[in-house]
Amino acid sequence: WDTNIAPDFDVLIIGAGLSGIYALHRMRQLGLRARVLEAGGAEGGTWYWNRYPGARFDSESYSYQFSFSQEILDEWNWTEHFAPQTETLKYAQFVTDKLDLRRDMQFNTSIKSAHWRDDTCSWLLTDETGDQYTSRYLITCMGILNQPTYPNIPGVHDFKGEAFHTARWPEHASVDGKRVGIIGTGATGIQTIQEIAKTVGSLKVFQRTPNWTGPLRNAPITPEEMIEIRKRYPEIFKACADSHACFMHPAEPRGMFDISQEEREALWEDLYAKPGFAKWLSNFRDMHYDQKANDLYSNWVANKIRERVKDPVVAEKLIPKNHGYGTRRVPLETFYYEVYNQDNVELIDLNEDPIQKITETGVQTASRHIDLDVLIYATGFDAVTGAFTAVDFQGVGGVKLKDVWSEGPRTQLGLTVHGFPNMMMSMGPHQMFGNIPRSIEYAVSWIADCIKYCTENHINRIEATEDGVERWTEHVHKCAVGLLANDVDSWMTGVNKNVSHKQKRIIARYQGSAPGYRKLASEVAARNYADFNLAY
Ligand code: NA7
Repeated sequence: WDTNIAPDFDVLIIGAGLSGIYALHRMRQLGLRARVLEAGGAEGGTWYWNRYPGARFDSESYSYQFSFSQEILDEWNWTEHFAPQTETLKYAQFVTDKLDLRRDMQFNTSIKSAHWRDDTCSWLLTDETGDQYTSRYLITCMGILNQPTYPNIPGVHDFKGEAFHTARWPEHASVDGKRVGIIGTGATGIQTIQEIAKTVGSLKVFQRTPNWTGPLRNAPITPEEMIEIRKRYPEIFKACADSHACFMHPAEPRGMFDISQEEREALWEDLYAKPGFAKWLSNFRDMHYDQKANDLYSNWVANKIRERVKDPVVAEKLIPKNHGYGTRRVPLETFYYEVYNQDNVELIDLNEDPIQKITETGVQTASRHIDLDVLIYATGFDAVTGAFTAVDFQGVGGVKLKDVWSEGPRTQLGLTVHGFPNMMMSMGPHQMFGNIPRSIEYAVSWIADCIKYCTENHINRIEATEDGVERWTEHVHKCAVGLLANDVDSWMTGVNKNVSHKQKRIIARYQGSAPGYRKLASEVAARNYADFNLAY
C-alpha cells in the first residue's frame, strides 16, 4: 500500500454516545487527529434518542457514570438514584463540555458506508449526503440498541393519528387526555406505560409476551446524601469491577437448595425491597442455569404480581409463562402493575386477540376495532448487530461484514474482525456488555492502548487473524452453554420477529464473567498484540 497518501484523520469514530465521547478523549490524549461522526443533532447516543416519558436508568446513576476522570466525578452531582433521561443527557453534555470535545464532533452526519482501502491502508467513510472522510483507524461506537424496529403488522403506515416509536419520541408530543395505544411491554414499554398512565384519557396495552420485572425503588438524592455517595465511589467501582457483569450487586454465594424455603423467601423479600437490579443479580446464581431453581423464584415473583393486580384474570396475563425470571433483560418498574387497576387502562393479550391490522383510526384485532388518537411503538431494536447492518461495512477485497456475520457474529475479543484491518469496535458483538459504561471504559481503553502501541511501533495495519476469530467465537459459545437465557427469544439472543433475518437465536454477547473477559483481552495486549496480524 501507499501510506504516503495521508488520510484526512488518524482516527474516525462513528457515534457520539458514551463510547464515542470517551474514545475521542483518549485519541486526543494520544495526540491523534480524530473526528466523531454522529447521526444525531448532539452528543448523548442512547440518551439523546430515547426521550419517551419515563425513560431512565435501571442501574444506580453513580454506578453508570464514567469513572476515568476524578474532576468529573468531583463536579457532577446526581439528583436521583436512577436518573431520568433528561439528567443523563445533561451529564453527557457536561462531560463533552468539560473535555472540550465538541469541536471534533460532527453532528447530523449519518454514515452509510465504511470501506477499507488496502492500497492506501485506510478507511473511507461516506455519509448520506455523499460527503467522504478517510482515516487510518476506524472506531465504531454505535451502541447495541440504535436501530429502532417497527412491528411487521399490515397497515403500520396507515394510521392517521399521531404514531411514534419510543426511540423517536417527538419533542412536543403530548398524550394527556388522549386515547392512547401502546404495542410492546419490554423495558421501554413498561417505563412508558407506568408514566403515561398518569395523564392519558385511556390506555390500551397490546401485549404479546409479558416480562418478569421488579420494583425499581427510585428516590431523590439530597445534597448531603450526594456527599456520602461520592465518598463511596472507589468502593462502588470496585464492586462493579469484581462482579460478573459489572453491576454493584454481588451475587448470593450460596446455592438455592443449600438453605430452607423460609430462608430463601426471607432473602427474596429482602431483595424485593432493595432498589435496582439486586432482585435479579444478587439472587442465587443457580437461578440462571438450573430450571428448578429458576421455577422456584419465578413462582415466588408470580405471587407478588397476583398480590398487586386486583383482577385475577389480568394478573395471570401479566405473568410470563414461556420463560423464567431473568432469562430476558429484567425491566424495573414503579407501580407498573397498579396501572392495570385503573379503570381507564386495558391489557389486550395478543395471544388471545391478535392484531390483524393497523387502520387509519386505530387497531383492528381479531375481535374488535379500537379507536385511538396516539399509537406508540415500544417494539424494540435490531439489537447488537443492527448498527453494523445499517452501514455498508466492506473489508479487504470488498468483503461485506454482513456476509461474514450471516450465521452470527465472528470476532476476536468482540473488538476486531478478520478482514477488517484497523477497525475496532466498542460494544461490538461477542464483547462484554452488562453495565455498559463500565464495559465501554474497558473496551475504549483497550482500543486506545492498541492504537498507541501501533503508532509508537510504526505498525500501519493490525488485523484479527482467522485463527484468533475461530478461537474467540468458540470460547464465546462455550461460555454460553447451560445458561437458560440462551433458550429464550429476546434481543439478547439476537431474535427480532420484525426483522426477516433475525428469526433464529444466536449467541450475540459474551456471557463469561467481566473479570474473565478483561483478563483475556489484557493478556493479548500484554503479548504486544502478537495474536494479531501486524504489518510495519
Ligand atoms: P424489547 O425488550 O425488545 O421489547 C420490545 C417489545 O415489543 C416486546 O414486548 C415485544 O414482544 C414487542 N413487540 C415487538 N414487535 C411486536 C409485534 N409485531 N407485535 C406485538 N408486540 C411486538 O425492546 P425495549 O425497547 O423494550 O428494550 C430494549 C432494551 O433497551 C432493554 O432491554 C434495555 O436494555 C434498554 P415480544 O417479547 O417479542 O413478544
